[in-house]
Formats: sequence, C-alpha cells, structure tokens
Amino acid sequence: MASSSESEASCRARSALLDSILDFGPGVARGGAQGYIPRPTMTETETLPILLVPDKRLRLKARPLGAADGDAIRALAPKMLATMYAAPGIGLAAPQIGEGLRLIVLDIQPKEKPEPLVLVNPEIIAESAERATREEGCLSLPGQYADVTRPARVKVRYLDLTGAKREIEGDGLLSACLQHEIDHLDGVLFVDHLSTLKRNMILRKLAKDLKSQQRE
Ligand code: K1U
Ligand code: ZN
Repeated sequence: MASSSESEASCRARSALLDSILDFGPGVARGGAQGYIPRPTMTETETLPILLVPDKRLRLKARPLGAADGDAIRALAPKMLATMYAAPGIGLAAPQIGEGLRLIVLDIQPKEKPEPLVLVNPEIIAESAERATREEGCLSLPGQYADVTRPARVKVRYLDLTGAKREIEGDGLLSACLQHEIDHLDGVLFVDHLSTLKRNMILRKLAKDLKSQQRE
C-alpha cells in the first residue's frame, strides 16, 4: 500500500493512472525468453528515503535532463510518485531523494481522484504581479509549516514523459506547489521566503523535533 490509511481502491486508481502516464502497456511487461513478468503496480513500487534539512544536497542546483536521460526519468518518476503518495505529500522534487536532476512530481487532487503529474525541466515562464499567501509544509522539514507569500498565478513550461513540450498554468494550491517544487531544483526551501527570525525559529524547532524522535 502507498500509505497505511489508503484504501485498496484508491491505490488501484493510482496504479492505473501511473501506468497510463508512463505508457507501460497493458498489464504485463515482456520478460525476455521467459515470456511475461508481472508489471510492477503502484502498491509494489519502491519508495525512496527523503532527505531532511540540513542535508547539503538539498541546497545544490539540479541539472537539466537531456535526451540521454529518458531511461533514468522513466525509472525514477514512478518511485518519486510512490514516495510522494506514501509520505504523504502533494509534491516531490528529485533533489529531495538525492537526485540532482530537474524533475518534479505532484498531485494536488484528493486521493480518490488521483491526477499525478511528472514535469521534466520545469521552468516558470510567467508569473502574476499579484501575490498570495498560503501555508506550506515540506517533506524535507517534517512537521514544520509557515505562511509563504508568492506570485498568485504562474505559467510553467516543461517536458512530459514522452519528451513533448507542455505548459501548465495555475493559481491557489497548484501555483504554490509548482513554485515550491521548482524552488527545490534551485536549492531553495520554503523557509528561505520567510524573515530570518521565522526561518531560524523553524530550523531550531526542526532540529529539536528530529533529536527527540531519534531518542524515542
Ligand atoms: O516538496 C515537498 O516537500 C512536498 C510538499 C509540497 C507543498 C506543500 C504545501 C504547499 C506547497 C507545496 C508537501 O507535500 S508537504 C505535505 C502536504 O502539504 C500535504 C500532505 C498530505 C495531504 C495534503 C498536503
Ligand atoms: Zn519541499
């Protein structure tokens, strides 16, 4: 199961959606001379450990993906989605699982209606002058939340898993999530948008929480 509280039906819905976006084919994958091997489902997809602040890899600029990276992207994207759903979260950037690549996944829909998105080399090509404030969290700073002010609306250009150029535009949670994930690709965390005082308070609280969790 992607998460202990998740129903089998919603797991199956995610698995089917994931298959369709990754174009794995109908139900089975060819397994060489032995015939067919079962295709991995979302419930079986490996999840990856998420790096936590202050891991230095979270502060590096990620590199763009090129034509030679197709196999790596197709291998990584389902694992990133499985990791995001299991956390649970609504987004995940490759640097959070230790991969310095410009690759993000997100799904802001309720778990009964999953709409996984995989964005390769995403870039913000337009943003509104209007600003919006919304509470954000981060899987790399578990349990820490703060109001973050960002452009209310953004337009993002990216490549999909087939390498086709696409654009996505949004406001509200989608806008915040896109900006949050693209920030990760540049080594920027949501706390960097806060005052020094608030940032230090959150970082101190995180260090304290993680220390007491280690003792438990
Ligand atoms: O990148 C990340 O660390 C994921 C992060 C994304 C995000 C959250 C809020 C605003 C902008 C971007 C998260 O998913 S934190 C967890 C979270 O927000 C959530 C978890 C379960 C259900 C709903 C939300
Ligand atoms: Zn984050």
